[in-house]
Amino acid sequence: MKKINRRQFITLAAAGAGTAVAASWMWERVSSSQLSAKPAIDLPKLHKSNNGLLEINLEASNRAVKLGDKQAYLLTYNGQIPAPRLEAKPGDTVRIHFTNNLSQPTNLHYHGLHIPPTGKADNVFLSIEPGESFNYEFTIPSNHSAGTFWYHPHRHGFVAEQLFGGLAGLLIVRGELDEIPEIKAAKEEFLVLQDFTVDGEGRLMSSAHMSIMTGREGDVITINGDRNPTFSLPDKGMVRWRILNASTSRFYRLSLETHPFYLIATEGGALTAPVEISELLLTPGQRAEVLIKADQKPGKYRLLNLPYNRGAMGMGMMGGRGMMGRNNDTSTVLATINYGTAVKSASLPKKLLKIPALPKPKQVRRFELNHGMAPGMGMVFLINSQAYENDRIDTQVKLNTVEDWEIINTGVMDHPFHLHVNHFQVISRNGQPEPYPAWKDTVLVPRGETVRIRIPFRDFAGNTVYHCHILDHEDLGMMGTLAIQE
Ligand SMILES: [Cu+2]
Repeated sequence: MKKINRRQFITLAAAGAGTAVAASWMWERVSSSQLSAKPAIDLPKLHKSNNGLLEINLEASNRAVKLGDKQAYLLTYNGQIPAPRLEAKPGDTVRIHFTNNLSQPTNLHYHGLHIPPTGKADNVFLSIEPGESFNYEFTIPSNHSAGTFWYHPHRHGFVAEQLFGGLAGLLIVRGELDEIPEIKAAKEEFLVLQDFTVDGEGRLMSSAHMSIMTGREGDVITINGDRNPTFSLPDKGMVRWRILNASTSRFYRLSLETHPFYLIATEGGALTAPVEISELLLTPGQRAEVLIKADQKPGKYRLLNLPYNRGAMGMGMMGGRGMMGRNNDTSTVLATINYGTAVKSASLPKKLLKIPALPKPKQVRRFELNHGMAPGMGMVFLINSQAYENDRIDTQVKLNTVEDWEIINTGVMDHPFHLHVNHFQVISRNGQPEPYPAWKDTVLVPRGETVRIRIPFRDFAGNTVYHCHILDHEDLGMMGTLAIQE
C-alpha cells in the first residue's frame, strides 16, 4: 500500500481531532430518561438456515439502540444496527415473516441474490404499508454463487431515508468459496459500514436538512454499529474481511496501514485468483471480500478511509445549504487492527473459482446518466433523459440472452449503477478492457466516463429495476424498469 507522507499524517491527525470534538458535542445531550424508552429487543444477531430452511420474523421499527457508546433512535430490523445477519446455502428456502412498524411504506430487496424479481421473492414493486405484514419466501438456486449479499428497503421514494436510518443487514450464501482450504483457515470477520447523522438527542435528522442532491452523508461512520472498533489479527495468520458499504451515498476508499488487501470476491462472488490491491474503493451497495496477511511486526495498524471526490452540484446551479460539495479532502480512521497471539504462518490460495467468459452479444444498449430540472419537481436524476415512473417499462430484454450495456455518465457526479437479479461482468472502462474477470451487481460509472457491462439474463422472467445506488439519486428518478420476457 501507499506510504502515508508527513503532510497526510498531519491532515489525518487534525481530522481525527475535529471528528472527536464534533461527535462529543453531538452526543452529549442524550438525557438519561430516554435511555429506558423503547428498549432494543434482545434477539439473535445471526440466523442460519437449518435443514434447508431459513425462517425468521423480521420487524422494521424505530428503536432506541446503542450507536458507538451513545444512545440513538434509529430505524432497525429487530432492534439491531446493523440488522441480524442471515446465512443460507444454495438450495435453501428463505422464509421471512416481515412486519412494517415504521411510519412509512417499505419492502425488502435481497441485494445481489439471483432469485425471481416477482411474487414473494425480490419484488421491489411491493409496498408494505405501516402496520402491515408480508411473508417473503423464495429458494436460493442450487447453483447460486457463494458470497456476501444483503437486504435493505427498496420502496421507491423512501429508500434513501430508510437506509440512512440504519435498515440494512448481511445475507450470506455459503458455498464453494468457503471450502477453499486457505480461506476456510482464515479468521472471518464481517464489516458493515454505515454513516449516520443524529441530533443532540440522538434522533435522526430530517431529510430537509440533508444534502439530498449530492446524496446524504452522515457525520458519524460506524462499523457494525461501533465507532473505531478494534479487530484482532492472529499474528502470522490470515483474516478474511467481508465488507459491505451499506451507506446511502458515502463512498469508502479503504486502506490498511502497511498491509495490502488480497481481493478474493466482489459482489457476485469469487474471483479466479486473489488480486493484490493497496486500496479498496467501495461505492454504496458494493461488497468485497479481502484476505489480509498478518505478516508484519505485532502492533496496532489503522484502517483508513482515504479522501475521494465523487463530484458535486455547483453552488451557482443549486445554492443553499446541503447543495455544496462534500468535504472529501481528509482521511479518517475507521478501525484499528491489533495483532494477537502467534499462529502458524498462513498462505494465500493460488486459485479461487472459475469465471466463464460470456459470448459477445449482438444487442448493445446505451444508458446515459445525467440530471436536469423537471417542472414542479426541481432537480431530478435521469437515465436516458427520463426520470423513473413506476408504470413505464424502460427496457425489454429476452430471457436466456446476453446483452452489453454501455453506461455513459455525462453528469457532474459519479454514479454507482446497480442491476437487480442478474450479475454482470465489466468488459471495459472508457474502452480499456477490464484487467480481470469478476461477477458484479454494482459498478461505479465516474463522471465523464463510460463503462461497458455484459449481462446474462438467466432463469427468471419478470419486471425488475436498475438504478443509481446513491439512493437519493434513485429516489429522485435515476432508476428504470427492466422487463425480462420469456
Ligand atoms: Cu447517482
